[in-house]
Parts: sequence; C-alpha cells; structure tokens
Amino acid sequence: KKIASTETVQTNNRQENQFSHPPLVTEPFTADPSAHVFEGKIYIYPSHDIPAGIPSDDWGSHFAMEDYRVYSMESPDATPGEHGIALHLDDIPWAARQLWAPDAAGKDGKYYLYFPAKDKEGLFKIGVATSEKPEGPFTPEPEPIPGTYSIDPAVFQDGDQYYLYFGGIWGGQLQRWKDGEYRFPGDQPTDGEPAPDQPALSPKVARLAPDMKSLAEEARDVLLLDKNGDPIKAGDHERRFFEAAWVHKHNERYYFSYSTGDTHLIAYATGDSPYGPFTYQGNILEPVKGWTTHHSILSFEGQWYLFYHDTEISGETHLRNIKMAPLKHLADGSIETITP
Ligand code: FUB
Repeated sequence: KKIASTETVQTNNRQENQFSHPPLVTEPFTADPSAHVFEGKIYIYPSHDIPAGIPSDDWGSHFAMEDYRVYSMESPDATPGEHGIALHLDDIPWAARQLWAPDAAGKDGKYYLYFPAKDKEGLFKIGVATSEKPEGPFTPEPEPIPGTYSIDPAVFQDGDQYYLYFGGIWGGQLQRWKDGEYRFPGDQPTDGEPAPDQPALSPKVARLAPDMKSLAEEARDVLLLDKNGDPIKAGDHERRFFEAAWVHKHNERYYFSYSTGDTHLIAYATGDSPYGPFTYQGNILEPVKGWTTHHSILSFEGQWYLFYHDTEISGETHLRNIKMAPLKHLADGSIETITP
C-alpha cells in the first residue's frame, strides 16, 4: 500500500511563456482542477494524470489515474505547492480503477474529498473521503455514496446547505442510468443517448446530508433550457451537457457551467435556484488543446478566476496540465468568453 503523505513540495516553476496562461503545475501531469478557498488560501484538487500505457478509446480507458495530490497557493500569482498523495486507489475498498475528476468541501473544520472511480463491476460511482486538513491525507468511506453514479462530482455551498452535482455521458456512463438503475443499452458509449430531437441527458443534483457523506434526498435532474424555455436537445452538441458540472453564485444568480464534450466548450447557464432549471447563456472557455475540457470557478479577494486544463506540455490528450485565468462577469450578468 502507498502511504498518503502531506509533505509540501514546490514542484513547479510558474513562468510566463508564449502562451497567455502558463501551466500552474509542470510536473506531474494534472487535470480537472477544482479550486476552493479554505483557511485563507487557494486549494486545488486536480486529477493526477499518468502515462498508464492503456490504448485510447471512446470510454476514456486511457485516463487510468491512481491517486490524488492537492496543491495550495497563498495568492493567485504564487507558485502552487504540492502536498503529496492525499488519497490512493489502493486505500479505497470499493474502487478498482480510474480516479477521475474530484472536488472538495469544507464544513465545521473538516474537509471532504468527493471522487469518481470504477467499482469492481466496472460501474462509475462517487466516493467520499475525510480529513482534518484541506490537503489531506483523506480517509475514504468503505462504500460509495448511496444513490450516486457516473462521474465528475462538484459540491456547491449555499449558506449552510451543500449540493452535490454529478454526471458525465459516454465514458462517464450517465447514458446507462435511468431512474437510479444501471442498464446495458449496447456496447458503444453513445448507446442509450436520447435521439437527437429529444431532450439531452441531464446532470444530477442532490442536497448533501449534514454528515456530508450521504445524500439528503434522491438525486434529481438539472434541467438545461434554451432561451425559449425548451430543453436543450441531445443533438445540440454545442450546448448539451457532457460532463464537468460546476456551480457558482454571483449577484444572487446561480451559474451552472459544464463541458460540451465532443465540441470542446465550457458553456454556462443561469438560474434562480441551485436545483435549476438553468437557461443557456453562452461559452466561458473556447476549446483548449486536447480532447477534454474541465474547469472550476472561484472568487478570491474580490477577483474571479477560471481554473482549467489543456495539453500544452505533453500534446497527449490524457496527460494534461492545469492553468488559471481571470474571469469577468459583465454588467448584464454574462461572462466574458476566455480564449485559452
Ligand atoms: O479526467 C478524466 C475525465 O476527463 C474527467 O472526469 C472528465 O471531466 C474529463 O476531463
């Protein structure tokens, strides 16, 4: 077994280069950055990409990550420090492989790491692990969170309530779940998707119970609507939800942002409640280098930031590096589109 450690190591030399947003971490490969302010610092919870040597396919088998490392920054222009292994696959009793995009939450002096992994039957579920410190090490629960499935957990705190969002289609298996049941509609990742003229698959949301380790209610659909109030259709690949849910609140509006997957956009929609419905507004981030795109949004000392990834260093889709950029809310409530 690998021993989780929280030693802080400055692994990184953050230098300006010909790209407008230099990588935050140059080694190891990092992706899917979920950023939060805890105890006055910025903490980043990314995936830890590895060259596992698994051939690439539409299920994302080549994303074969085995652990999480947490990074922290004293300020947005600081070099992130790495805190060592926060959680390893070997220590998660129910998980067999593929530690994909995580997120974290803090409550009453405790920290919770939410993560997707495939179980021994090959089904993605969401797990939770606990620590006394934002950087871990985290102790996992013996079973996944009951009532969760698929990938890409994201926790949004609204006052004293915490909401868990999750889901991702194709390799994330959301198309294989209906009414909380797993079914097998066919071999291909697109099997089980609705017809192009039907409403797209919805990400899920549920309020977390006070223990932060279980759902307070059954997960429900997060509805994404167009400006006429009609559901975004499954064939509308520039606007339909694919994966990478994130929620933030600005001027009393809730912003639901997400990846459109095969059109490589980070899009956003706004609403009046953390449950939605959310009305599509536009794009936050144009396509990055590499197939996947995944982000988070955070406010630190009055300035908003987008955290995202691309493949600038490796040129390989499964070996990514995290980045950050200032994000601007315009006076009309829209978000200025960022060019990576
Ligand atoms: O990192 C593995 C997967 O790639 C994530 O879970 C997705 O959001 C995509 O970024």
